[in-house]
Amino acid sequence: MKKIGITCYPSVGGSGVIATELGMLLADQGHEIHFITSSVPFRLNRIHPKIYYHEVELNHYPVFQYPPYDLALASRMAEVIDREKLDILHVHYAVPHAICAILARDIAEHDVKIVTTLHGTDITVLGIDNTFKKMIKYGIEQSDAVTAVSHSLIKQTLEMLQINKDIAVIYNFVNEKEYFKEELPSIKEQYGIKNEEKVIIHISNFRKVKRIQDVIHTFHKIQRHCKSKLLLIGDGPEYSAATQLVADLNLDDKVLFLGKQKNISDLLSISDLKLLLSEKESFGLVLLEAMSCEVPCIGTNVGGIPEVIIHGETGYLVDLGDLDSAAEYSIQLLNDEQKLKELSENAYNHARKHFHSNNIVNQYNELYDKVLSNN
Ligand code: GMT
Repeated sequence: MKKIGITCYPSVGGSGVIATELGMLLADQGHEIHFITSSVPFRLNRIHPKIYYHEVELNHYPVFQYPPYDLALASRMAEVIDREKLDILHVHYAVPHAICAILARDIAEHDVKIVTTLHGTDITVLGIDNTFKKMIKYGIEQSDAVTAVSHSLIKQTLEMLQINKDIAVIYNFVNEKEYFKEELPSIKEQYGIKNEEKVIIHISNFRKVKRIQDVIHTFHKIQRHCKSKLLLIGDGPEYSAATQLVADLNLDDKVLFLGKQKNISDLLSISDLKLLLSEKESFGLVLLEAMSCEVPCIGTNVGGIPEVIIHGETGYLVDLGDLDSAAEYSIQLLNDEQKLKELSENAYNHARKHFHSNNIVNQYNELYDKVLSNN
């Protein structure tokens, strides 16, 4: 059994979810897991004798204009590596987490291997910024092993950073014990959704890249041909613009803004279709969550989305900004019960077959073994 440190951004977000779920599943297998994060990861919702949490404390010294998160993290990592004799430090995000891990490895006396997982935002947002390019490249090249959540992200990383490093794809996964469909007609009723109305759902952090306006415009077209409601789950910078657009399009009684929600699988259980029309998406974990709850998805043909949705089988792919096609596919599907059932089943089967947590956790385990045997 191994001793594994895990660092991620603990707040809401796909990378934090994956890091935490991975830690919990590894702990179930008997590994000792040490989360080194700035607060308790939001998904870490149960106690476990094999899980430890080491908080990165941010002190506000008057001499610093900003509290130095990166240095505080590196120093905490080094302390935990030595005290707990970690075998592996698995960090999510090249910048800043891989950089902090490399610094911690240099400071610590105990030998530790660094595994870095790229989730996208570090590459597609920070990678564009020349200030960070060399830093990201360094973080990746100095890691003992690097994974990315899709082939598309690897391609992008290699192209952007001219990197000399093997990067392995390890896809994302969901916790199947949490993400499954339940019959919950009362929830539909509680939200004032009629039985015959179809439910379309979108879940995101409302960042610009998620193109919430495209989702709303698409729904505007759909609801003219299909009795339906749109559930918008999440919060973020585009929230106000989204509420304004809904009002402008007179959709107030058909669009429900539910904000941040915890029991996503309950909301997916009452949903018929998921829309994710982002302009950047390295994987789209929310798609997998939906598919696991038997919800087919319509997504843009960008980033890693085509590695998750099989066009015509588990949902549909449309070009970025092609809202007519997104609406047309939605209307056809929602008005054809047989097709909807077929795609829902396919989506579920695809999620279970290609992204099952057992399979993905094994891939991480094999990678850890490989890295440790390269001594
Ligand atoms: O999508 C976001 O804005 C959050 C971001 C994150 O860091 O959690 O998500 C990224 O990682 C997820 C988990 O691997 C992926 O499913 C998302 O596609 C990816 N987001 C982007 O690439 C924009």
